[in-house]
Amino acid sequence: TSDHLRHVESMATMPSGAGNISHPNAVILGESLASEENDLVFPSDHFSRQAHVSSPQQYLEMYKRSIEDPAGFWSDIAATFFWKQKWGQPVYSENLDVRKGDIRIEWFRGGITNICYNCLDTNVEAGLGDKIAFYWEGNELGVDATLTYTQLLHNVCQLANYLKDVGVKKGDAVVVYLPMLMELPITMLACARIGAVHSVVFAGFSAESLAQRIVDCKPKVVITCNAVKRGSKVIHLKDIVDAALIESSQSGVSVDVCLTYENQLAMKRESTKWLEGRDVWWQDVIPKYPTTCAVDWVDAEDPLFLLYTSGSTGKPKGVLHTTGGYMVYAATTFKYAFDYSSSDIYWCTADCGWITGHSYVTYGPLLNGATAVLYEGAPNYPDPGRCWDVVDKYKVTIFYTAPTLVRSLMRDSDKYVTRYSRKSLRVLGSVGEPINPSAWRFSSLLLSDSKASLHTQKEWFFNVVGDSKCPISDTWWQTETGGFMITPLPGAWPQKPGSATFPFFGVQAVIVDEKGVEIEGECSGYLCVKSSWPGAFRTLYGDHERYETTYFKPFPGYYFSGDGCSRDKDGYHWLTGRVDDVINVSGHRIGTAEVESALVSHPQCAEAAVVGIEHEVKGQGIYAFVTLVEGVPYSEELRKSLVLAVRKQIGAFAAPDRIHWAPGLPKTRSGKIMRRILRKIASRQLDELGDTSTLAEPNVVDQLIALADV
Ligand code: 6R9
Repeated sequence: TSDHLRHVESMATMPSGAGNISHPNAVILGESLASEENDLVFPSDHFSRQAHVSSPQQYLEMYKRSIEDPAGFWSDIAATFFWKQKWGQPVYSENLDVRKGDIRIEWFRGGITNICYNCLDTNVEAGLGDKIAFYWEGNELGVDATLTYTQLLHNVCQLANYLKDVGVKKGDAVVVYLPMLMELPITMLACARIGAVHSVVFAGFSAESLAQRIVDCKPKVVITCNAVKRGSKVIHLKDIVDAALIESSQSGVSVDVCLTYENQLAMKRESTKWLEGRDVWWQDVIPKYPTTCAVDWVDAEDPLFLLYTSGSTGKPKGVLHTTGGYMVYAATTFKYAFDYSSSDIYWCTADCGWITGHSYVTYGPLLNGATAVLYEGAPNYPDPGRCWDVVDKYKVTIFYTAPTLVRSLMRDSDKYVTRYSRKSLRVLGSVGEPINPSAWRFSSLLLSDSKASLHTQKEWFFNVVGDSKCPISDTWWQTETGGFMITPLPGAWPQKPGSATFPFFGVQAVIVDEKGVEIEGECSGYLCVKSSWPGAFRTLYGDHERYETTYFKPFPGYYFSGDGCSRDKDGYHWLTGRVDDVINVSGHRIGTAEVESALVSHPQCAEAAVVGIEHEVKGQGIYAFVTLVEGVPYSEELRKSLVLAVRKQIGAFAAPDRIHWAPGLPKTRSGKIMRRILRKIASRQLDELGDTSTLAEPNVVDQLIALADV
């Protein structure tokens, strides 16, 4: 803390330049400066004046209080929510140090509330009943819908009543496998209303992945739809659920009810496969239920949802969030990081199948009484201008997306952007992976494509999309953290393209070296957090030991994020990517072990080793070395069937970009695969292979290099 405070203090008191945020024009000052980290982009005076936090000094005051008096700081904010009964004392209690016993984090224990009530009922009572909660934009042009806060509340209550009727009780899990229809947030809220624990599985996961999650959390009900159109493709989701339910019942977990929404735009009910007794059409039952439903009040520490995420072993981790702290944290981070005010129209392109869709499509915006856009389709359908078409159609003011989308859109002509006005935009946001200056501050060097030269050195997201007037909130956070951890407050700070800037209120971000010692000043190392924040996850479902081992044992006394980070001389944070065996593909976390186990499930694959490589659009791509069963020849056909095995086991988004046939893998004498060497071979940095003398068979390296282009 002290280190961080010193940095921000010195920033805030600089007489001119960096500390002077009343710079008259929002311009890029960096051109004459030596390195990227000296580039500063200032919010306009006008923007800062209207912002919730309008200067580094104001941030500093609030930040200081949040660290020195967390209980007071967060209690004041929590008091603005509805609690049936106020929390007890202490406001929070924690142990983040494995040497002192079990890891434990609690916030607002004894407080009785309900997040659905705070999202809907309180807003309706405050007079926002007729305000639009969601604009829904369908995949096809011209297909759309709206729900006001009152209508959303009615829909949620009907589903909540149904769920109660089929026996779902407080604490029961409900698995949700839905695309971006209104029914997805409706389902999340209906579960929350009755104290049930939702577990949304991204509707791009395979039947096997879905089954694995069902077996882990044993839901009473699975909620899905028959099919969805994404771009020009129709995806039969119900078929995937059917297969998953067969598989999970083979593992002894059977599900009583499969509630299926008939998505008529994609598929008629007549052509949907059906299991009488288990399958129920949403439209046949839900509308019959009353549009009011009493809330099940829960303790702040009662579970709200489970969300599975990849780790460095094959088994996904069920990240568990509880109610009170998450609620306060999601709402507060949303308000400050996007500088939200009631007239904003907000659009986050994330799917509710990921944490971003939980905190910043559903809960954060609704808790603030915001109007949000939900988009069903693909961002480049029918053409790469669709996002800006949607921005103009709904007059979106805050646009939050992922670097991978920015990189893929900027490969096309700027005319797809400039033919729309985008004049409503005032804040842009980015999440999921480092938006290193190559996307924020776009450099053509990363693109091999000839179209790239059109954009040479343009800060595409900032200059082209935002017309050089919108600050970019590059938000660093994780499924585990529940909400933003390191993020710009757009009116407070000058930005540096590619830096997530400073920690949010209450977050004591520290950088430690490999021994777990905090390092001060300009440095780089492992990003950890000292002491808890309200939105922190409380455990991994059913495996508290893995929770402690993965996150709290590597650096005792700290929460370890798994990310590398450096801090520059001005105290700005620069995320450098995962330091564990997790690959970040288009912002999706994929464990190398998961892909490897999918590959070796192929009968002709004996062994696999997966590494991440730089990818011009996806950020990272998946590069797989495979050893075949004795006597099996490598062929194009086999390559395809290996890729298919991964698509089938995990999902299309995890398909390897490259398969590299490896008659042998570089291993130490104790049998450990030397991934460091594989990474160098994969990225063709052959002069940086380093010491290979400790290998059991040094000649496998030459063999691998010779096979690189097979
Ligand atoms: C919210 C989300 C978390 C991992 C995280 C890190 C990477 C996310 C980032 C970022 C650099 C950012 N990450 N945001 N890296 N800058 N602004 O993405 O959660 O899916 O759990 O992924 O994503 O590596 O550790 P999740």
